[in-house]
Amino acid sequence: MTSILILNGPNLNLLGQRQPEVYGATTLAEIEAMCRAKADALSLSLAFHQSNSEGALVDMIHAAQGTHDGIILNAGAYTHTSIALMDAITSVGLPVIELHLSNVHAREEFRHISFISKVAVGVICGFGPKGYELAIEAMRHHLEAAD
Ligand code: CA2
Repeated sequence: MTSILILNGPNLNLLGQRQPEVYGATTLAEIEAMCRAKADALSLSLAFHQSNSEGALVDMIHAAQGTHDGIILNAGAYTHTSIALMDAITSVGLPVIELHLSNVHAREEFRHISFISKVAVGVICGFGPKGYELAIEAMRHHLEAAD
């Protein structure tokens, strides 16, 4: 069975609890439930994790090799700073879709820079929690096209 890993970066554990005017009222647990329903409907296996630690995210990307077929990554603020995450993605050779809840291009200039985009197969941003479902569909499409 095709297996997808969804990784969430720093502060995304606070979704729905702080700043709902910026990031919405949906919690990360609710997003995970949405993702599990979508994966079930598409007969995909799914792992879903969050970490505030850059090193832990690097470790999870490394561990995905041989376990998962693709990674959906909302790296949070590390998107705009982390060469370590970029190098980890390159080193495992798995397809990665970069994901953001907000439209980072309509926000501050520093959010227009992404080290993840340089090594991702594509980017989804601006659709809130629905973006997670869109990313799962996009990953399935990408993996099927590669077969
Ligand atoms: O839009 C996204 O998904 C982001 O990855 C979210 C990051 C931000 O740094 C990126 O530029 C875009 C921030 C996540 C912070 O999440 C919070 C949730 C609730 C309360 C405070 C922060």
